[in-house]
Amino acid sequence: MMILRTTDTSPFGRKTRMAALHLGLMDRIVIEPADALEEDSALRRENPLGKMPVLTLENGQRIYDSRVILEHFDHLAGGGRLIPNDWNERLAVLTAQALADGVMDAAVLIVYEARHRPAELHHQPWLDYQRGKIERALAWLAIAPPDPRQVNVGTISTACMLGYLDWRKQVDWRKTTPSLVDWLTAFRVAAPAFDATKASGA
Ligand SMILES: N[C@@H](CCC(=O)N[C@@H](CS)C(=O)NCC(=O)O)C(=O)O
Repeated sequence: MMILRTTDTSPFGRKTRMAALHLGLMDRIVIEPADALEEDSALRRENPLGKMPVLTLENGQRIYDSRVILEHFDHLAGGGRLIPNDWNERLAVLTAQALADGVMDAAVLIVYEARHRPAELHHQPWLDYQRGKIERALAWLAIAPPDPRQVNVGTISTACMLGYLDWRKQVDWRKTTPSLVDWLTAFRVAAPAFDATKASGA
């Protein structure tokens, strides 16, 4: 069995849980909990960066981050399922993933400002700087969204990103970019694994 270390609420972890479910790999995976704050933790032993998700393969090899894990799942499923073989399509899909991951990085940093720094040290210009990345990316996505009928690393990441913003509310994307609401509705039909991997309470 492979061991996937992540919380249910991590948006990057959700990418991997969703990809595994979509590709029918869940019977080969055990999910184990992760705690980014615990000092002597399995997560830090498995990934010096202390970031989830981490996947331990059957041969003991450890791989991270979510992008590498999705690539491995695609390989296990025969290849070309989540990452297209056609080169230009592949570049577009990987870039869509990079954009969504970048939004999640900025969104996570906004959450960490509140979690890791005392209130008197919160720096609004820095929070606005991160929020700017999110707003520009959403505006871009509203103009040029990936095809929501295709399930690939780009659309999986985009959906997990929107789900994370729904939970943590760094921005009100449903109001500012309503076309992405339709996008997510269409994607949920194409990829039931999205709803199936929603964390309870998130
Ligand atoms: N690029 C990484 C990002 C992973 C990441 O930032 N995970 C967060 C949880 S959502 C984390 O573990 N944060 C702990 C930390 O940054 O110390 C990936 O794609 O897996």
